[in-house]
Formats: sequence, C-alpha cells, structure tokens
Amino acid sequence: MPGAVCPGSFDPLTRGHLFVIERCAARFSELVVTVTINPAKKGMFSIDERVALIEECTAHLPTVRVDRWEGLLVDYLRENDLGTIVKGLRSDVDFSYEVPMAQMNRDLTDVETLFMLTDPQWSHVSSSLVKEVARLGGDVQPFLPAPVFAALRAKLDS
Ligand code: COD
Repeated sequence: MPGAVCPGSFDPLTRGHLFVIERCAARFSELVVTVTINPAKKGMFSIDERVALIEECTAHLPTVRVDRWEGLLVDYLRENDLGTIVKGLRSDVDFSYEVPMAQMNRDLTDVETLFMLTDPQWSHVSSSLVKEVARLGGDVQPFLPAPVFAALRAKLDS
C-alpha cells in the first residue's frame, strides 16, 4: 500500500498511540506520524518536544518518519502525496468522534480514513488522562514509552 499519515496532538505520545503506529508501520510502505498544530491550544509539551519524543520512540521503525502540520489535514496529504489517514480507535466514543471527520475529509478530497483498534490494555489511555493523573501524583509509567515518562517527570519536577 502507498503511504499513510497518522495524525494527532500527541501531547504526549502514549503507549496506545505507539501500539497503533507500530501496527500501521508494518502495513504501509511509508507512515508519517504528523503532529497537528492547533495555535489556539497550548499543550504541556511544545511541538518540537512532541516531535523529538515521537522520533525517539519510533527509531526502531524504518518506514516511519515524523512531521508537523498546521492547517487542514487533507492539504497535508495532498502536498505529501499520501492517500490514507490512519486513526486509532479505543471505543465507540472515539468512533462517534472520528466518523464525521472521516466523512468530511472524504468529501473534501476523496481521502480514505482507516481505523486500527487499539490493544484492550490501552483502551482507557489518553494523553489528557495521563497528564491529569501524573499531575495529581499517580503512577503513569505503565502507559508511556520510557523516554516520554522521563520527559513528563522532568516537566513535573521542574
Ligand atoms: N490507543 C489507540 N489510539 C489512540 C489512543 C490509544 N490509547 N489514544 C488516542 N488514540 C488515537 C485517537 O483516537 C486519535 O485518532 C489519535 O490517536 C490521536 O489522538 P490525540 O489525542 O493525540 O489527538 P487528537 O484526537 O487531538 O487529534 C485530532 C486531529 C489532530 C487528528 C484532528 O483534529 C485533525 O485532523 N486536525 C487537523 C485539522 C483538520 O483537518 N481539521 C478538520 C478535520 S475534518
């Protein structure tokens, strides 16, 4: 299959995200993990930090590269000659949120969105929940790749 894009805020990358990236990487000739920039939303991690962490955590995946994008996702696909969007699904809640975007993206440029079910052990894991639990002193190490956990600890300790 030709290349695909796996978009997200990744603030920060979790082991749920990584599960989806690893499985998609094995199924496409090229997978671009793209951090989408929303100027109205200030995250915990800067865009540079998110990109660097994803690069470190996907270094073992030769078909994966990491990029960033501000604007419509379908324009990113067009500019980079990519034909497919891949998204992780945790539950029917994700499904309800994702379907209108997938339909809108198909209306805009006929791009397809494929969904990859997450592993059940990550179905309750989100970047925002991990950050909230960590801020309140809970142990989030199981949910994060090691470099991300270290970066989160460093932020909370500074
Ligand atoms: N397991 C598996 N998948 C997961 C997990 C997990 N534990 N956690 C999250 N995911 C999936 C999400 O379902 C999502 O598909 C993806 O990973 C990214 O998640 P987040 O939380 O990092 O990022 P979001 O949901 O904030 O990203 C939304 C987008 C940035 C992809 C979307 O808003 C977008 O496409 N924006 C670009 C602008 C645009 O084109 N807008 C019009 C859309 S029609």
